[in-house]
Amino acid sequence: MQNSFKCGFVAIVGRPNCGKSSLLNKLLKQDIALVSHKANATRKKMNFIVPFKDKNGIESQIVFVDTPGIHHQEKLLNQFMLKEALRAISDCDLCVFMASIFDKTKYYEEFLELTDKPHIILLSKIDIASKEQVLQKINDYKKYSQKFLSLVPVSSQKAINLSDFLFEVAQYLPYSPPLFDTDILTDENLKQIYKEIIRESVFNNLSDEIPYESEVQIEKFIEGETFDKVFAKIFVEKESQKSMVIGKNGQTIKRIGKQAREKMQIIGEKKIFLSLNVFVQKSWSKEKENLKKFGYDFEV
Ligand SMILES: Nc1nc2c(ncn2[C@@H]2O[C@H](COP(=O)(O)OP(=O)(O)OP(=O)(O)O)[C@@H](O)[C@H]2O)c(=O)[nH]1
Ligand SMILES: [Mg+2]
Repeated sequence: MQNSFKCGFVAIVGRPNCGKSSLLNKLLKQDIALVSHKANATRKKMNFIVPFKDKNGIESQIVFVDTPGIHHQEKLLNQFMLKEALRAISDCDLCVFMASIFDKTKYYEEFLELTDKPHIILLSKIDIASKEQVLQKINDYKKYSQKFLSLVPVSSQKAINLSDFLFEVAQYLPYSPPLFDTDILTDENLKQIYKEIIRESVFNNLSDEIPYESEVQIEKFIEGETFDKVFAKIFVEKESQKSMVIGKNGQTIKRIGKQAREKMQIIGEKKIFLSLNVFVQKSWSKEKENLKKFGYDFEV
C-alpha cells in the first residue's frame, strides 16, 4: 500500500575513519563506497539506497547519504569536505551521528554545536571492544539522552545490530512513496563509482601524503554492454610524487591499475579496459578554481 510506505534522506556523519562508508557498503551488500584505513577518504557526499521492511510489514526506502568525515582543517579541500558534510546534514530528514566506540563524547558535543537536527547515535566498531567498554560508553552518552532519538552500538565488520539500526531509522522517516527506482543501489553514475574505485586503489597502494594530494579524473569513458573502456588520469602536486605513483619500472601504477580493474569488473559486472596516466598539477587542491575543475565546487 502506497500510503504505508516510508522514504527519506538520512545523512551519516561523524569524524574521519569512524566507519561511515564501511557501514553503507555492508548495508548495500556491495563495496561501492571508498573505504580506507587512512582518514579523510570520502571527499564528496554520495547517496546509497537501502530498502527495509519492518516486522509489521511497513516498507521503507532509506536514502543514506555518505559524507566526508567532520573535522576542521586549514586546507581548502578539507574546508570543502566539511561544507559538504554540513550540506548533507541540512538537507536530510534525519541524521545519524556515528562515533567509534573508543571516541570521546566531546566529539558528540561538537556535533551538537553544529546542528539541532533530530538524530540517532551509532557507536561503531564494537567488535574490537569488550562488553564492559561498550556498556561504559553507552553510559557516558546517557547524560545527553534528551538530545538524541536513540543510540545503537554496531559493528559493520561483524554485522552486529544492523537490522536494529535500520528499524530505528525507518521509524523516524516520513510517509512518502519511494523517490528512486526500487532496484538501484545508488543514483551515482558508473563513471563516478569507477573514479572512487581508482581513488581507493591509490589509497591502498601509496603511503604518506600522496593519497591526500592526489586526485583522479576519468578523461574518457566508453560504456558497452559487456565491456567498458576507462581512460583515467591521476593528478599529484609534485614531480617526486609522480615518480612514486609510477614506481620502479612502473610497478606501483601497474598494481594500482590491476587492483582497481579487478574491483571495477565486480561492481560493473563487465570486462574493463583501464588506462592510467599520471600528471603533475601543482596546487590542484589549494586554489578554489582548481578544485572546481575537479568537481569540488564551493558554490553549488
Ligand atoms: N574493526 C572494525 N573496523 C571497522 C569497522 N567499520 C569500519 N572499520 C574500519 O575503519 C576504517 C575506516 O573505515 P571507513 O568506512 O573508510 O571510515 P569513514 O568514516 O568512511 O572515513 P572517512 O571517509 O575518512 O571519513 C577502515 O579501516 C575500516 O576497515 C567495524 O565495524 N569494525
Ligand atoms: Mg568514508
